[in-house]
Amino acid sequence: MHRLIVILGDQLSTTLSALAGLDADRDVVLMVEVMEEARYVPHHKQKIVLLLSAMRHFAATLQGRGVRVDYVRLDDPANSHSFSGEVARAVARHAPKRIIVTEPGEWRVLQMIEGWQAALGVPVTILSDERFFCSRSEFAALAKAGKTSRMEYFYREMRRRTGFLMAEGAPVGGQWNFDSDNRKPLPKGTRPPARLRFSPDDITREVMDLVAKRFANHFGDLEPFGWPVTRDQALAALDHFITDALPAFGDVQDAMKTGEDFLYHSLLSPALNCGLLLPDEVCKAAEAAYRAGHAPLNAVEGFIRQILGWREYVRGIYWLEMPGYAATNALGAARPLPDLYWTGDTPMRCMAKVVGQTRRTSYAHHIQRLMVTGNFALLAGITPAKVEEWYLAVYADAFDWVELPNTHGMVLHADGGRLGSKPYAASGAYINRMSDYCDGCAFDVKEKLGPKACPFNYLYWNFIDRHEARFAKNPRMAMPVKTLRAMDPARRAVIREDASRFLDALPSSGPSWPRRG
Ligand code: FAD
Ligand code: DLZ
Ligand code: SF4
Repeated sequence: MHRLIVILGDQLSTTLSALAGLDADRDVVLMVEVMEEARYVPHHKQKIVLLLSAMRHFAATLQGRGVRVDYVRLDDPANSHSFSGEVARAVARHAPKRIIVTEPGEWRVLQMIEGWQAALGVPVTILSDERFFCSRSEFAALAKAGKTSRMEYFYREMRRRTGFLMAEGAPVGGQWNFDSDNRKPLPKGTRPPARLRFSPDDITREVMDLVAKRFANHFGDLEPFGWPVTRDQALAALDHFITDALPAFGDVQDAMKTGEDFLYHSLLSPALNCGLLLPDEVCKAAEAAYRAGHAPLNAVEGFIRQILGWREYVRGIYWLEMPGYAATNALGAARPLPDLYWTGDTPMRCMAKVVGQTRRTSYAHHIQRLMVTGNFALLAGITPAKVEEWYLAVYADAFDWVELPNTHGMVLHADGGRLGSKPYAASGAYINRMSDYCDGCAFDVKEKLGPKACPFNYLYWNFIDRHEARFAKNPRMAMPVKTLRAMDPARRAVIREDASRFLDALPSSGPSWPRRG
């Protein structure tokens, strides 16, 4: 046999660099379902179903094209349940001259792969992942040239390089960013469109049975499962989004509403991150909708910025800064993760709603992740590794390269400001403005102190108070620091007392899960 081509669960693209030049007569593709990947954090049941079902469908697609696929299933009695163990077994079965793999999406896995050559005595070629607009080496070069200190500079550079929404070297519409148009609450009475979900076929049903048996103790509801698991379904999901939701995506991008899990968001991140969709085709479809007059510029620019800007930027930062990045804890946060993140059992209606939705769907949109569960973790000072473990586990789209910078950097400011110049800290007023969560909450968003007050209010000032010295040096935090310093010292003392009373009473039995290494 010629080459063993290893394809990981988030590399389900027929255009993957590892598959280029595949010799169907002599090469073997290896795909493995292993407990190590399913259990290094307690992934949501729907996430495991998504990955395993999409892997099985992808293997069938390759086989349909005449490719020899060696597919190891989770219930294979000989399964060693680790990537390295399964590659070793496959080497013994096939005696390849070379192992080919596209670079993984996680530092932990890259470390493993880098050990294969020495351990197995077979040369290993690790290829660049060309499914991104900006390769790791291009990002490193941009960083050297000082173009990655903020996402916005990087994004403009990527617009110039790719030509998305550009006309004669200038941004279409005369400005790069239309974000200021995209912060409206959902108008009363507006009903977002029903979203395309996919009924499980026989392959997905079989995986669901397996997950019900083997991962019963994992977070999240198994049913209803509606994520796309094939390329055709992912393309249908893209088409549906462009037609029905993209036109209104921009205006209410930051809004949150009880009972509306998806609003006008694309829901494409699970398919994008496991490779069923490519970012280039997604951005092209959005731009075509703008050029055809189907969707306005603020929606299309906002959407393309998320993918061409944020998605590429966080990946670049991840690979540039790892492994040191994950170990930073600039704000010294050390509180255990409260149980409410797993149970949703809390009188804080916003937290209960977002955790409940996450449990039902394995999805929450960006502002729910950033300004509700994220904001709470930031203000409460929860240990970064524990918060990261939670985000990595609960969302169907969560992979280390994208989850870690968003959580560690954008939400928790644990990187000291590498990713964002200021923490996205907010009091209850922000949540009240952007959602209907406060209606019917046990707490009063207008109350600042005392047992009835919205906890976000005193936690916000307690957070500024705890980090006063640090934030005083950050011009973007000057306003809250000034307000805090003008406060009556007695009021500051009550803020501290209220924050301690509330936080210390939160049950946090601690998950029985091993920390990720
Ligand atoms: P849309 O709102 O429709 O956006 C379109 C696309 O843009 C998304 O599909 C996604 O590919 C991309 N995108 C948008 N925002 C970001 C961002 N900040 N970083 C990277 N890509 C972005 N996204 C993930 O894909 N995986 C994660 O593990 C993940 N973890 C997150 C953790 C936290 C704490 C926060 C605040 C954000 C996280 N995000 C993550 C970013 C964002 O929340 C999701 O990409 C988005 O909610 C996915 O839903 P959607 O496809 O409907 O997105
Ligand atoms: C997330 C995941 C899960 C749950 N299971 C598997 C698996 O059994 N086999 C596999 O190849 N990949 C799986 N994955 C995705 C991997 O964790 C992911 O490919 C690596 O973390 C690299 O990004
Ligand atoms: Fe959340 Fe506070 Fe509003 Fe309750 S009052 S929903 S805790 S922001």
